[in-house]
Amino acid sequence: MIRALFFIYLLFLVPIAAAKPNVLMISVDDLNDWTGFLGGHPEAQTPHMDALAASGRNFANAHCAIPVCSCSRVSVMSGLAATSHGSYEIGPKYEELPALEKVPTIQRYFKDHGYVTIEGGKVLHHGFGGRLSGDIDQPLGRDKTKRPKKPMSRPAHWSGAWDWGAYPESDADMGDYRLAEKAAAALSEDFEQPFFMSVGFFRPHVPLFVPPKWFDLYDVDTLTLPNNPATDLDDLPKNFLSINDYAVAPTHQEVLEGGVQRSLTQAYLASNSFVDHCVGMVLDALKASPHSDDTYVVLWSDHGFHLGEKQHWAKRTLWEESTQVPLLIAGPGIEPGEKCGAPASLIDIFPTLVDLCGLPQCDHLDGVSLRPQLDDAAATRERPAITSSYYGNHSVRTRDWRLIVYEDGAQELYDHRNDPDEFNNLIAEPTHREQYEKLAKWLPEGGVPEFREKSERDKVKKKSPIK
Ligand SMILES: [Ca+2]
Ligand SMILES: [Ca+2]
Repeated sequence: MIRALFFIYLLFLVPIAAAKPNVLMISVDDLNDWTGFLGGHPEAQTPHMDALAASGRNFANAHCAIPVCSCSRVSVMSGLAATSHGSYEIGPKYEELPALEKVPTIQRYFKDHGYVTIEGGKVLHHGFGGRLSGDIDQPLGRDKTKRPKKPMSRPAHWSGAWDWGAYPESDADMGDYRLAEKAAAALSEDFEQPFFMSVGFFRPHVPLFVPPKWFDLYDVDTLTLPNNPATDLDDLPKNFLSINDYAVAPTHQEVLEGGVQRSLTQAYLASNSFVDHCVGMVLDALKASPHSDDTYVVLWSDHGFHLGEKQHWAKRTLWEESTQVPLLIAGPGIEPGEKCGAPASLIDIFPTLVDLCGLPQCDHLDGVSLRPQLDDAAATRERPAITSSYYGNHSVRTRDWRLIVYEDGAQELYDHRNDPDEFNNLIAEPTHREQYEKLAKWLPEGGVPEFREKSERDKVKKKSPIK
């Protein structure tokens, strides 16, 4: 009798195990809301990502955990907040962080539960090395992009990373394009196990070199520039002003003096359209593959990007341009819906995929499953999205509000219902005291100490530039 019951149990178990859905995770480096589906720039052309957004859920209020490449990606792959892993700047690798010694990457977690893992391009900033090298079964590699031999557009004293222009001539000379081809080829294969494929595109990260046809989509002389009132910074605490001391990005003053704001803006938009084309290649391959009906697609960027807003360029701030990211989830059972306005964090990707794929719940994760918002785009959520930049500085973003509290106690408060550009810092207004209290209760306390790799610690003994 017991044996008979056991076989009946197996009969049920086998089809369930075989029915596990696949995962295609696509990341795009430094992509802000200048896409069609988020509407952050009126002329942005991203038809393939727009189609993905329309086919599933568009989390239009999603935010990174830390607005810097490597740390944000460590958060996505570990499912942990900055205050849990202790990485706040480019430097330490995932496998070097003491707090992550026993924390599996999402790829490892899926692999340990029967998935074959495929990975290519920039997924973890430093790749899957050391003890993580076994996390990936089938590496697709990181293809190089052809670079011009001499600087093209940048003023001579700027960092070499900050260059841009219509180059190379052909998409095939772009690493992202060749990665898309490899991912497309891999998707056409049959797999005995379900797969977890991670594809990480480099554009629109600087240098902003993409072929001429992508530049041709945008008229440099007439394209829209961000609304950037000269008085915007007057109501801010003074501590943020040195934020550029750390980064290699130019200051807004340098961009204006160089006369390059328009051409840089064109190059960023061109890069978005190019990378959208690469995303489209992968999505088209998925549609044509045997896996089209049983694969969840998750598309995200590691953080946003300023192009002059608040007189800032690049990332690392706790404002909307820096923290907001595209986050799209589509796949079996997810009905198309309106933009989702509930806050979401990139640390929610791990628990969401575990939930969607029916894997055992993972108790150490800091995020929560987005299943309620996948079931219903209007579903509410009390928990805000927390972003941290450098140790001790945090932003709390709800559906309608943002609170920023810096390590030195300085604060900013914005009402997104009527101020989506965060022009008006309301922190000094007594009428918003109650709102402030509601938001402040979510601020993280302490956390693990910041970890820096030795070479970084030895450099300049850099301090938090926001102090
Ligand atoms: Ca990045
Ligand atoms: Ca202001």
